[in-house]
Amino acid sequence: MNFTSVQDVQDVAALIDEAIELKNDPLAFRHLGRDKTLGLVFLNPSLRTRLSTQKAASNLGMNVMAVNADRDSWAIEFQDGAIMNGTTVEHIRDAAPVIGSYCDIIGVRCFPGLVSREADYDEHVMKQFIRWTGRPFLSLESATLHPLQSLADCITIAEHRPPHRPKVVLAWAPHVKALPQAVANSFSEWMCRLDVEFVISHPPGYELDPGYTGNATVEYNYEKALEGADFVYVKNWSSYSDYGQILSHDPSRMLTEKHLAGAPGAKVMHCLPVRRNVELSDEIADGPRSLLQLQAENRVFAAQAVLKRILQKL
Ligand code: SN0
Repeated sequence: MNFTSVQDVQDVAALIDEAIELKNDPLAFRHLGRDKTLGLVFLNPSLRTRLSTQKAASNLGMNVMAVNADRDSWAIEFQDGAIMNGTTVEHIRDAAPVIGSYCDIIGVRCFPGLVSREADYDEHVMKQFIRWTGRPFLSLESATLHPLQSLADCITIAEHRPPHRPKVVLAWAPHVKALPQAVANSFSEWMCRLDVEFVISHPPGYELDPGYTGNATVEYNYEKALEGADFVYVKNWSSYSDYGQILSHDPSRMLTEKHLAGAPGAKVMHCLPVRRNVELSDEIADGPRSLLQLQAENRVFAAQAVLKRILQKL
C-alpha cells in the first residue's frame, strides 16, 4: 500500500474517524510497529512533517531513521543513463534499494523543481523511489501533492464542523518566493471528497490543474469568495499555466480581520510555515479564528492513521 494521494484512500470519512480515534488514545496500537523500521528521506527542509511522522511512528512502536538526502548524504542522480561526472554522487537505482533493504516503509519529501511542468507533474523522483526501494511508500510532500497535510486539514475541519454544510475557501495569498502548487492541489482533491461547498479564490493566472480541483467554484473576487465562509485556507502557490512564475504580489490578498467582515464565524487555516504579515496578518495568526497550531498537532494523527493502515497490511 502506498500513500501518495487521496486516490489511495477508499473511505476518506473512515480514515478521518480512525485518526480522531488515535488522537483520543495515541498508544492503543503501540505494539503494531514492533521491530518495524520507517525510513524518512528528505530532499527538502521540514519541521512539522519530520517531527510529526517520527512521533506517529513512535506511538505505533516503530523505529525511525531519517536522512537529509540533500545535505548529510550523497547527492542523488535521478536521470537514467546519466554520465555521472558532475555533482551527483550516486544513482537512485543504487541508493534506493539500500534504503529499502534497511526499512519496511519509506517516506520521501521531494519538492518540484518548478522549471519543467512535465517533469514535476510526472513525479519522476517519487516514482523512482517507489520503484527502486520496493517498499510501501509514504509521501511527505511530492512535487504535486501533500496528502498527509490534507488529511490533517480534514481532521481539523471535522473537529470544527458547523451544524450546516460548511463553506470552505482556498485563498491564494502573496509570497516572496515561487512555491509549489502541492498543498493547494492536495487540499483541493481532498475537499472534493468531503461534503462541503468548496470555493477557490486567486488572481487570474493562478488556476490550478483541473485534475485536482474538479467541480470547485473559482471566484476571482476575493470579497465575494470570503462571504459566509466557515473555513478560509490561506496558501500561496506559483502559477501552473505560466509554470512556476510569480504573477502577482497583490498585498490586498494578505488575509486580515477586515476581509472577514462578511464571515464572522470563519476559522482560518494554513499549513505552516507562514510568512506573517505577507500571507496573513499577526492578528489572524494569533487570534481566536486561527486553527494553525491545531492543524500542526493533527499532523501526528494523520501520519499515525496512515502508518497504522500500512503496518496492518505488511
Ligand atoms: C512549502 C510549500 O509547498 O509551499 C512547504 C509547505 C508545507 N513551503 C515552503 O517552501 C515555504 C518556503 C518559504 O520560504 O516560506
